[in-house]
Amino acid sequence: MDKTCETNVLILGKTGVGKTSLFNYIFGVDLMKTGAGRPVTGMGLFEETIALNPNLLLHLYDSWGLEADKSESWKALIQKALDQHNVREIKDWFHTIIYCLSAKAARVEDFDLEMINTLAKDGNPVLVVLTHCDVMNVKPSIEAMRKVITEKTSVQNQDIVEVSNHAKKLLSGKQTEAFGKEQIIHRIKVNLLGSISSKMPKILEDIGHQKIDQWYRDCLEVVEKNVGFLNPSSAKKEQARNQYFDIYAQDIFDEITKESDALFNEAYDYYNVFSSQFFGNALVEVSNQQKTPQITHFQIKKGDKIASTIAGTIFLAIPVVGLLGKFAIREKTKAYYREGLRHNKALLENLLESCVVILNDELKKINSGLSIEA
Ligand SMILES: Nc1nc2c(ncn2[C@@H]2O[C@H](COP(=O)(O)OP(=O)(O)OP(=O)(O)O)[C@@H](O)[C@H]2O)c(=O)[nH]1
Ligand SMILES: [Mg+2]
Repeated sequence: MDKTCETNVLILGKTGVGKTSLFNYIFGVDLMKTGAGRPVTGMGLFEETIALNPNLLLHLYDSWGLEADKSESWKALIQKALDQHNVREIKDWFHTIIYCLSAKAARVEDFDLEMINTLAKDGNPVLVVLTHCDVMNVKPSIEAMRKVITEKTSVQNQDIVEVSNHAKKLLSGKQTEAFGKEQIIHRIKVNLLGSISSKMPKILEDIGHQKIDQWYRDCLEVVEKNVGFLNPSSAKKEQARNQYFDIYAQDIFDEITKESDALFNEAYDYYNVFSSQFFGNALVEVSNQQKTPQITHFQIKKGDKIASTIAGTIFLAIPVVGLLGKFAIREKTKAYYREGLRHNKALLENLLESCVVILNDELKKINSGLSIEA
C-alpha cells in the first residue's frame, strides 16, 4: 500500500532545558537557534517535517519555553495548540508529547509533574526526555528523577529517555557523541499506534453522545410543540410521533455505526502501512469487523413501567375537570413522552457503549499482534 502516514510530535518544557537542541538533533541539522541565558525560542510553536521512512512523516513542533513568571500565558498557548489538535482525524492530533527536563536540574519541580499529569490525563502519550545526560556526575540525579516521575505520574520507565543533544570535544581531546535519538524515534512510532488505539474509541464516544443528545433535544422539542390541548393522546398522533422518534433514532444509530467503521478503517490503514516495519509481518487478520448489535424495537409502549408510573402520579395529583382536565391530560401526555424518551435515550447510550467496546477490542486485537522493531 502506498499510503503515507503522518505523526505529530510536540516538544514542551521550561526555558533552557534543551528543547530546540533536541529538535535540531532529531533533524540532524541546526534548523533553529539555541543558547544559554535568556529565552531563545520566541512565543508560539514552530513546525518542521522530516521523513522517518518513505511511508512515515514526522511533523515536529518546537515550542516557546516556560519561564516562572509566564506560566499562565504558556499554559494557555499549549492548551490552545492541544485543543486545535484534539480532533477527529488521526493526522490532526499530537501522537506524542515530549516533555523535556534537564538532568542538570537534579530535581523535578511540582509544576512539571502537574503538567505531565495534565497532558497524560487527556490520553496524550507523554515521553519524558532527560536532556544534559552527558554532563559529568549526573547519573544519581537521573535515577532520582526517574523515581519521582514514575511514582508521581503515569509515565513509566520505558517512556523516560536519557539524551545528550550535542556531540562534544572534551579538553582531553576525546570526542563524545550525542545519544538518545533512536530511542525517541522508536517510542514515537510505538506511540503513534498506541495513540490511535486509545483515542479512536474516545472519539467515537464523543461523536455518539453528541448525536444522541441532539436526537433527545429534537424529540423533546417535538413533544413540547406538538402535544396540544386538542386530543393530546389521539392514537393517530401518537403513532406519527412514535414513528418520527423511531426512524430518527434508527438514523442516529446508523450514523454511529458508520462512524465506527470509518474510524476503524482509518486506523487499519495506519496499521497496514506499519506492518512492514514489524517483526514477522504480524498483522492480525480482522475477520469479525464491526459486528454491531441491532437496535431493539423503539416505540413508547403504553405498558412501559416507568412511563405509566410517572404519568399516573401526575394524573392523580391534578383533578381531571373542565379546562384543568385538558391541561392535566396534556401535561400527563407530555410527561409520558418525556419519560419514554429518557428511557430510549438510555437505550441508545447502551448501544453506543457496545460500539465503543467493540471498536476498542478490535483495535487492541491488531495492536497486540504487533511488536515494533527496535
Ligand atoms: N551539555 C549539553 N548541553 C545542552 C544539551 N541540550 C541543550 N544544551 C545547551 O543548553 C542550552 C539551552 O538549549 P536550548 O536548546 O536553546 O534550550 P530551549 O529549551 O530551546 O530554550 P528556550 O528556547 O529558551 O526555551 C544551550 O546552550 C544548549 O547548547 C545537552 O543535552 N547537553
Ligand atoms: Mg528553544
